[in-house]
Amino acid sequence: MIERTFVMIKPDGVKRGLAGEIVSRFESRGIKICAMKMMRIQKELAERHYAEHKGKSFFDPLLGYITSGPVICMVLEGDNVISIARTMMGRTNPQDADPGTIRGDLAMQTGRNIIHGSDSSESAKREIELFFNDYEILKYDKPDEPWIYE
Ligand code: DAT
Ligand code: MG
Repeated sequence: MIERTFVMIKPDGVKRGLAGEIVSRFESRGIKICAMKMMRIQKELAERHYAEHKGKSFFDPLLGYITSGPVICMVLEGDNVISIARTMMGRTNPQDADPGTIRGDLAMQTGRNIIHGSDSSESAKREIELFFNDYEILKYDKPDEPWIYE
């Protein structure tokens, strides 16, 4: 089923110059980029985005980390893309993430795990609406689609 997910390159990914590498992995896989923007997340938005983690010991450091510099937010579209993007990202703790995954290849610690991706269709819908207006999400045809989907 064609679906959409929300992916964000976190401030460490941007500052380490890994944005191109990360975007390239999704593009090469055949996933469509429907929206992309660079922004600095304000504390209020960070709190709403990570509301499920409020009260946990790592919540405050997490907010500090995610608001510490520019992030790159994306809406990605493709067949089963919510699950596929999570698999491509690897486990939350990069030390448990398989080689070949973004975190497994490019990161060392949970608090510097360089990328976020929605974990379910409910999260994807909520997070896309939190970060993007409808008019920022573009519809267009990719001419390689018949060679990605049969
Ligand atoms: P994910 O980003 O893989 O969806 P999550 O939603 O459980 O993971 O947590 C959100 C972020 O919070 C995660 O990317 C890094 C941070 N985090 C999670 N668990 C943590 C922990 N035990 N210690 C420190 N930071 C943690
Ligand atoms: Mg999560």
